Amino acid sequence: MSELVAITRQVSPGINQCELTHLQRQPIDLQRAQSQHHEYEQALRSLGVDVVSLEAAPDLPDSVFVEDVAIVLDECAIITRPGADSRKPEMEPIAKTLSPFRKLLFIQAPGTVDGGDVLTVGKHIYVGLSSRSNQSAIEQIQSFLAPFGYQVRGVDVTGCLHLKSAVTQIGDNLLLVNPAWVRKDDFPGMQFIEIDPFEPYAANAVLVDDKIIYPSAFPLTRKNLETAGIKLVTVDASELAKAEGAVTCCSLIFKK
Ligand code: CIR
Repeated sequence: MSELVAITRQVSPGINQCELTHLQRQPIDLQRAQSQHHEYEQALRSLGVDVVSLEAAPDLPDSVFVEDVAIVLDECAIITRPGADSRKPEMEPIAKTLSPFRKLLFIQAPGTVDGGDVLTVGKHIYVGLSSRSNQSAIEQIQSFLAPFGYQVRGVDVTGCLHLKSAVTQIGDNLLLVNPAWVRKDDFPGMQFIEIDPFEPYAANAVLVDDKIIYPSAFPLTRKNLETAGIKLVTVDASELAKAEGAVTCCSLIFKK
């Protein structure tokens, strides 16, 4: 039996009404998005993860991006209160799905935070101060997690939607980073691989054990990763990228 579970949610038929912040709207081919999402779920399964795939929600355009709605740790899960009002109704079904697995804690107004802004590396939690995530939420996360020994800090992020558009974990002490969008100094003690500057969106990867799920759209950065000995499973995530989503956004992965 696998140690890891991933919660995913099928692509909403309303995906073309998604929120957009830094991208121009382009038509999203629903069928193509669905088949790429299926490929993504298969990639998770190929890495030994049990996938709990929730039904699509036609009236919640961004609900495929389950990562934004919760922060799941070994000790508890925090339901986030996402920054965009259209996304707040996504909270209830994710809370219901997580409740058998973890004790739940809830961010209260005026706090807002998107899970895409939350990078957890061991007991360090970095929260991007983006248009979606604020200081009140950071303070609430700090007080929820202090008893478990986590250190939580806000990090400036510019030019992209979320912190994890700019930096993700790809190894024990190793981050994949776009230094144009975050400062490496904000992550003391970490090592870095930089994205290729021709691929600004290339810093988002899903780490599962010692491998990453990585978009096929970034061959230059992929080469750097392979040269560094990182093992990858590539997926085509190009349709959901038009909704400003990347690979981490589409799952909540945690230990059973
Ligand atoms: C949004 O703007 O909320 C969605 N269109 C995209 C969310 C992507 N989520 C993520 O990066 N964690």
